[in-house]
Parts: sequence; structure tokens; C-alpha cells
Amino acid sequence: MSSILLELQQAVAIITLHRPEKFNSFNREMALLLQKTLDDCATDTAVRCIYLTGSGRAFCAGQDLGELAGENAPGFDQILSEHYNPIVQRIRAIEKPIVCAVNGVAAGAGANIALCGDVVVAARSASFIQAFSKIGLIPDSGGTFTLPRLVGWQKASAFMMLGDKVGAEEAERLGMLYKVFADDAFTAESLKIAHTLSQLPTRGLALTKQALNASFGNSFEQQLQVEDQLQYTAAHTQDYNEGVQAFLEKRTPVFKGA
Ligand code: LHQ
Repeated sequence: MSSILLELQQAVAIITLHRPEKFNSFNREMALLLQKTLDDCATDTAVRCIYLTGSGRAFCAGQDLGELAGENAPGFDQILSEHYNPIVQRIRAIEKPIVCAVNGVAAGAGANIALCGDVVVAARSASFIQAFSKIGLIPDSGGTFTLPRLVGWQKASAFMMLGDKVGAEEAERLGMLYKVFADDAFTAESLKIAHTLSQLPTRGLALTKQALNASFGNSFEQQLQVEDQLQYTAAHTQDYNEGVQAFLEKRTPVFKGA
């Protein structure tokens, strides 16, 4: 069976990391397949939201450490540039909202991939571990960029050095994620968010994502310029017209994503 499962549920593409016996850790094949699947979802106009989750007890335990000891182990020169960086770059660049639904433990690259989603939700029993320090590595997959921006420099620094297991509720309190749901309600509640996003003005959400991406490197004045340009683009979408029209006509808008 494939290590990446893809199911289209109305306008939501459900991507499941599927190596449950290895806690959905990444080998090269799975990393490349996830990239291809993300690309397919990016170009498929029927997809208006991507929902990324894991099979079984884990979301993802990062790199498959067994693969590194094997004969065909990918080199350290390949692992970031060919596996993890292209994954997190896609998650930030794809012009559709991406929900990371953290169903269980998310460790190493698995944690940092989850944290760069547009909306990150977790099951109450899930946890996040910056596991890298325990094996002598540094946090990657964008973690040194994302985590201090989410929780502040001090918590990020301590989590990364100590490799603490941060439970879902603490993660929510710290601003690492949007919401926590009870384990038995997690799939239904998190999918509800994905379905809601899939019916919103997709272009507008993509432009919002673009503005947020740009904000980290910009001054206030530069960011106002970015908003000015992107708002101009948003105001020329069909969904903007529909949104205003529906408001004036006191009816529910029907957005097409264009
Ligand atoms: C695993 C793994 C795993 C293989 C659980 N691999 N089998 C970048 C640069 C270059 C190279 C390296 O990588 C990277 C990026 C990275 O992601 S580095 C960080 C790699 N990940 C880790 O160091 C995490 C290792 N795993 C753990 O610390 C624990 O397994 C966690 C905390 C995730 C879960 O602990 P438990 O709930 O106690 O479960 P477990 O340890 O019993 O694991 C369950 C099974 O999953 C077990 O298999 P088994 O056959 O014994 O039942 C584990 O061997 C397997 N597994 N993670 N990364």
C-alpha cells in the first residue's frame, strides 16, 4: 500500500501520511510522494482545501531513522534540499488553505511540517517534540523560523534544546496551534474546518496567505504596500462580487473559488 493516501471529499483533499508501523516517519519515497501529491492538489481545480493528517497513533515522527542506517540511505546533502525543504515550501506556497490535523505525536521534521500549516489543529492526546537535539541534529523543516514566531524566542529555544514533549493543550495555550479537539471528535471537527475553508473565497484566502508569508520579512510600510497590491487583486475576483452582492441581498453567498 502507498505511504501517502489521497481522498477527495467534496472540495477537500485529504492527504494521509501512511506508514503507521513507523509512526508515519519519512523515507525518501514518502517524502517525494508527498511533494507530488501536494502538487497534484495544487493544480486540481476541484480541490479548494488540503487536509494533512497521519494514520494510526502518530501524525509523523520525522525522518525514518532506520532508513539512514540502511544501504540505500539518502545522503545528508539530499535530505533537506530534496525531501523536507520542498515539502514546507509547498505548504507555504500553495494557493489554497492547508489544514494540518495533528492526530497524534508529531516529532522532528513531522512537528515542523505540521506547524507551517495555515490552520493547525490537534487531538487532545497529540504532542509536539523537537526531537532533533536528542540525536545531535538541529531543528529543520523551517522550525527555527516558525516556532519562535509562534511561541516566542525563549520557549522555542528551550523546546529545541531540551526536546520537551509539548502536549496539545499547552501547544494551544502557547499559540502553536488553532484549536484542540477531544480525541473521539477530532476527525469530524477538524474536517469540518477544512470543509468550511473549502467553501470560502479561495483566491482571497490564497492572497491572505501570500500577505502573511510576506509579513515576516517586511517593515510596516512595506507590508502596507503588499496589502494594497493584494487587495486590488482580491477586489477583482468573482467571489468578491458575490460576497458583496449576497450581503446586500441578505442571502448566503455561494463562492466559486475564482
Ligand atoms: C520510528 C520513528 C522514526 C523510524 C518512531 N524512525 N521508526 C533531518 C536531517 C537529516 C537526517 C535526519 O532527519 C532529519 C529530520 C528529522 O526528522 S530528525 C528527527 C527524527 N525523529 C526522531 O528522532 C523521533 C524518533 N522517535 C521518537 O522519539 C519516538 O518514537 C516518539 C517520541 C515519536 C514516539 O514515542 P512512543 O510513543 O514511545 O513510540 P515508540 O518509540 O515506541 O515508536 C513506535 C514505533 O514507531 C516503534 O516501532 P516498533 O517496531 O518498535 O514498534 C518505533 O521504532 C517507530 N518509530 N519514530 N523516526
